[in-house]
Amino acid sequence: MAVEYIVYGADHSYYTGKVRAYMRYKGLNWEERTATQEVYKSIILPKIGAPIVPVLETADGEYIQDTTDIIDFLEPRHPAGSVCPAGPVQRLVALLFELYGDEWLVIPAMHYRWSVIDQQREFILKEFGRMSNPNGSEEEQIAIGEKTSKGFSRMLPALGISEATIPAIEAVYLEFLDQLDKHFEQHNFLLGSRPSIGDFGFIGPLYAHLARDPVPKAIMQERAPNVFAWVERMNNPNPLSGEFLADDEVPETLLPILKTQMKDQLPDVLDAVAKNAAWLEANPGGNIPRFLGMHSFTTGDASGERVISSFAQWMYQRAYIHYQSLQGQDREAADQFLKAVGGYESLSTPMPKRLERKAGQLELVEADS
Ligand SMILES: N[C@@H](CCC(=O)N[C@@H](CS)C(=O)NCC(=O)O)C(=O)O
Repeated sequence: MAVEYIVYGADHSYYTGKVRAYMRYKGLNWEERTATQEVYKSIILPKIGAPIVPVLETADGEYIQDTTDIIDFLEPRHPAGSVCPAGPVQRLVALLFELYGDEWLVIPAMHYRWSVIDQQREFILKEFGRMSNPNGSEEEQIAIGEKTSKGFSRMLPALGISEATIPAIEAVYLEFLDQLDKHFEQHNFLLGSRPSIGDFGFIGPLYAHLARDPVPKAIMQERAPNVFAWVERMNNPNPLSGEFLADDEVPETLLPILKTQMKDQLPDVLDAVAKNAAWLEANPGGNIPRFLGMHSFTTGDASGERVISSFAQWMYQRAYIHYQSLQGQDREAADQFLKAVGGYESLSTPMPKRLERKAGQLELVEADS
């Protein structure tokens, strides 16, 4: 093929937005192709084994799914403009924010797409329809959009989005927008003038859903113009430009966001870690199912029930392993930082089993030392 990489995905796809922004920042020789029904049938299902996007295809005929695996694969091949800060505290923050964007901001993103569907129905269904059948008529696209979007709209209860939690989900999101807006008043990206893996985690939800679907787009444009400008920067980057802040500095403006993450997301993730360990005790050597039942969770001042996502551990353990590897002054700096954002106890909680991904699945690789 003429290009070095192809990404199969869609404009309205959360995780495609993450990889797209990354490919552009790295200035790679690539192109994006829509994951049409035909692409699902002839490429994604046979190569990946599951109907999921985005998928990276290399010129050598390798296929990689999961944005984190894709970025891990590309970073060493294209080391210029590393998106992973070398500073120990900045790296910890970048990994935590990737976890937050990938696994927690999905709550407001899916809420603002599907709970308000009546106000943006045509737009959303057409997006889904256009992806499956780009050459179909508008009517055909809407009809197919109805069908292919159902699996996503049905996810709301599993994500903990209910009448009881919606007011808090909105309040927490609006507060997050305000906090991030203040941050981007002063900085181009989360940790300086270069985007990090944390920025790529955030752009998934903050572009595809929250800056593009008509209802949340209007909210972001009006309430958080600096966040909207960051979305545009992420999508039109100056390849390989910028630097992380000197001296491992983490701007004060990010602390309130991390505090919310530590308070709301970390208990959810730590419970998934415990449930995964219990499952593996009971099923030695097995592949953990994607979902392990439901558990209670908190967002802002509301509580509800949501699914226990075994995958969340795999994302979290990247930050955990990094933190646990730190020694001496680096460890002290990270400890002090975590104490300031209310995350010290969580990151100090032992992880009895670590997980490894295997073609769309998870499996145990080693016990914690
Ligand atoms: N963690 C994965 C998630 C990918 C993902 O969930 N993609 C969505 C579209 S944005 C999808 O295809 N979902 C179908 C499914 O989960 O069955 C990644 O980073 O790539």
